[in-house]
Amino acid sequence: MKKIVLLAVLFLQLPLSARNRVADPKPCGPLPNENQLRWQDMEMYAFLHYSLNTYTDQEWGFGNESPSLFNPERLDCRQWARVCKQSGMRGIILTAKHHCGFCLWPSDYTDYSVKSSPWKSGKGDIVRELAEACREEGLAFAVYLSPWDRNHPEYGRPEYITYFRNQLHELLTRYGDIFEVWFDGANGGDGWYGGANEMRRIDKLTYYQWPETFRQIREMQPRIVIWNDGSTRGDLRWVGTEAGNVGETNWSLLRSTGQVEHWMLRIGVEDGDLWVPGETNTSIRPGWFYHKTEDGNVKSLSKLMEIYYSSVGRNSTLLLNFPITPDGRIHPNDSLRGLAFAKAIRETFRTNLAEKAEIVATNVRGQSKRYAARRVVDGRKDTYWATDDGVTSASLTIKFKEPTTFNRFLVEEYIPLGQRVRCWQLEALVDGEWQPLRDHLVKGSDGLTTIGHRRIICFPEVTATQLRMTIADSKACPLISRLGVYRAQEITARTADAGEKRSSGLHIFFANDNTMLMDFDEPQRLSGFRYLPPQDSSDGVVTHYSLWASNDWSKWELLSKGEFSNIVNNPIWQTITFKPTTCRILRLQAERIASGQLMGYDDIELIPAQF
Ligand code: FUL
Repeated sequence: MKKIVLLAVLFLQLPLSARNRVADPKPCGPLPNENQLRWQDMEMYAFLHYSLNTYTDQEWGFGNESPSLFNPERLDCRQWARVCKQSGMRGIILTAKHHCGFCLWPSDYTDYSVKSSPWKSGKGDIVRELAEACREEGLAFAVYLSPWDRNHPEYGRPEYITYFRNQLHELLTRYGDIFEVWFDGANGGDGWYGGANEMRRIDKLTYYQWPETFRQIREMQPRIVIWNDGSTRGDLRWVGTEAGNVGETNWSLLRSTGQVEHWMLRIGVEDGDLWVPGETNTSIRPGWFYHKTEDGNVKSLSKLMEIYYSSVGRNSTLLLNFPITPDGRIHPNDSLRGLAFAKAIRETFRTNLAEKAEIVATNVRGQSKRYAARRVVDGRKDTYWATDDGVTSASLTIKFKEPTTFNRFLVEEYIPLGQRVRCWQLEALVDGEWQPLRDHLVKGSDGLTTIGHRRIICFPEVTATQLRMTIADSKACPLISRLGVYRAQEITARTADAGEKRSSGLHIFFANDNTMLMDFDEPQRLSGFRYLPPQDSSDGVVTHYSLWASNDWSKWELLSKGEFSNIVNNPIWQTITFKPTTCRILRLQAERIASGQLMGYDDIELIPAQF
């Protein structure tokens, strides 16, 4: 009897949670390592393409271009870092060496580098300046080192592998923490090769002896992730295109054996046995390197948002390239677009409409609070809603207090325990009827497939009382750590989509019938403004204008006032110039419109003042 009493007392003393403790879900399939998890949380980081190509207007240098061309007058790595930071990037990957072989750091193993250039009389080191600027801005730093080297005499022979590893050693031991290393897969064959000027073919799979190189890299930088185009298996994979999207289905898995096929880069391999997530790389302009002719072809805000949804919103990260200009800076057209991009993302995801709603699950693991439906909106990455083992289809219903309008849905799996969900649906209760919501960025597909680190679904605005996410199939019990419902400001045809047609056009944050407001986040020093009227009709064509600048939304300075002569008959670009002015907000007022009620435009551009 005594014993029983004693046991009962002991039992009562155990905390409630321990008595009811439900077993944690078991891992499912291959898992990400800590480096891959840290990398995935970076979400967006910048690529900077800069080399001798910048001075020869090429995308690929041949390897015989003279280092004397390299003489930027206003090179400022801090400007690069600031622009990237303000564009929402968490790190920067620099082309320390592109295919032409020219090194942006003074390598001990070649003279084909900044040390043979007039810039800083050969005493400069761009890798160092940028690594320091990144540290100052709290950005991570990484390097691109092209395996293909069209300058090196030994390229194609075993000696080159020693050279390549020596260069890696310099980059990975001299400049602090490096978060990623990027080995482009391009190998066009012909090159200068120390004057041989010939075609050299290598076997991408064997020539570089990647396993040993990877081992050395990990020894020098234990927290690094290694990118690869699929020739071999690194920690991250290319997504098979440079257009800025990954497959709608996107498993973070590959098979450890056999060739990595193109489709595998696009969508991963559902039953893969290696965790190799996709990184989506694209440039803010058509080219990777700077070309003046592309100044008007910076991707529009709506294009950038589509890229965001098709990369970060599809279980990938976004590596967005900003080219460096010949004078050593990021061009203002690119930086302004970058700022607008970061601002649009911030604004879109500011208010999660699910937070105040009731969330009901069809199954909760062990009926435990630890795995309750509300975990998806508790703001924590390490908690999640889970079902019982064996329950691989279940739903979450979000019940709003009142009819709610939204157009974006965001969901995240708890990936430290594996990627699980194979197939799911989204429905909204509108006027008492359930309506399916389809992803507008995916053509011709009804069902939704993978989720992974983050999936974002875009659909036209809907006003509903409830929203239901139904997981139809999952590899094991689903673990959902975050869910969000948002109302994004649609970028309308009258604003950025008009620019989209021309793949240009700055974002306008607010425009009423006859006023266009451009809010820059950071003060801009400008000396001009350009306006391209609507091209297909005289409706909305501004014939008389006034242009105003402000820094605080209350005091406005008139910069210019006048008419756009002959604009109806000849609707070409109109340029307004004014005395150099620093401002945060620019206001274009349509004093008269040719016809119609609303002012319109097809594109606008800002002209930065020369410093
Ligand atoms: C490509 C390279 O050939 C381009 O020049 C650029 O560096 C891009 C990121 O990868 O395949």
